[in-house]
Amino acid sequence: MKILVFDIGGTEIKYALCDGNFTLTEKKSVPTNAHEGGKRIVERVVEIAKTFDGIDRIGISTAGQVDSEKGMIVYATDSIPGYTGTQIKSIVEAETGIPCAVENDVNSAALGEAYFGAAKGEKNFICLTYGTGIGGAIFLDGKLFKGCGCSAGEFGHFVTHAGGKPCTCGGSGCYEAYASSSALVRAVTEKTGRSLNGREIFAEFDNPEIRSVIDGWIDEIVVGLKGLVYIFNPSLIVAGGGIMNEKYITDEVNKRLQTQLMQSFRCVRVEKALMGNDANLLGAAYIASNI
Ligand code: BMX
Ligand code: ZN
Repeated sequence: MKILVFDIGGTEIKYALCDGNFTLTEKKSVPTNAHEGGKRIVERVVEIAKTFDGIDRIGISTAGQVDSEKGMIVYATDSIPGYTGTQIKSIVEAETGIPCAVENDVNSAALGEAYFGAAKGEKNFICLTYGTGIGGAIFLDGKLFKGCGCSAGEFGHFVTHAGGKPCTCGGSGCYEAYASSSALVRAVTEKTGRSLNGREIFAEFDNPEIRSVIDGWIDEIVVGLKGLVYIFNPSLIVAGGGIMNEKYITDEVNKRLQTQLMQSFRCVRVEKALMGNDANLLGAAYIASNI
């Protein structure tokens, strides 16, 4: 089976081909240009799909809350304006004639990690990705827990600072406004006046000014995870997003959680997602292969 898979994030649309053995090839990416709106994003996906021949299925992992039965965006924050209500599956199927499956990006990542990565064989875990926003997924008894509005696990928007910074969801004080990788980038700019990306920030790890921002940002990650640990009492939390390649982050998060959590919750370990960006694509391929 030949599956074309997409991962639509706030910053980039990644895509690749996936075969029946879940091997990804021809990985590419284009900017999301989120400001152009949801309709344009789906048009771009269709344009890309039309450049491939012999595709059996299309699998799409996307930011936003997804009704995967209907393949539509139930709600998206302003990180992708005008995306709410976009009927991705029906548009893609009508335009390409290829069966299509759609799932939230972090739900896809959790499936990718559960079947191929850090959570292989685990029946219960939670997964978070730290990127433009913070996405989340709840994997219970070997299945994704979706909630009544197909939206469970939007951990980026649970409030860690009452009355705090504004968020793209329209609320304020949300976890992702403090602990996403974009929040780290913003905090470094506020402190130093310099505009550095995640990789550049960690390249200056020994600069005390930068280091204090990183350490404060890790405290923000821990605050949110503590809340989730007290709700789920999980043994495993999978943490994804490119920034998690910095081992210092997961080491510190584990260390701080072990000292701050009540004893009965310390069985938790936080592990870096093993499949990296591939997890979303593989999860999308997995659901597409099961249509
Ligand atoms: C936001 C929200 C989530 C998404 C998460 C991570 C939208 C458009 N996005 O909280 O659905 O899972 O960001 O997405 O509503 P990313 O943009 O960081 O990849
Ligand atoms: Zn929010």
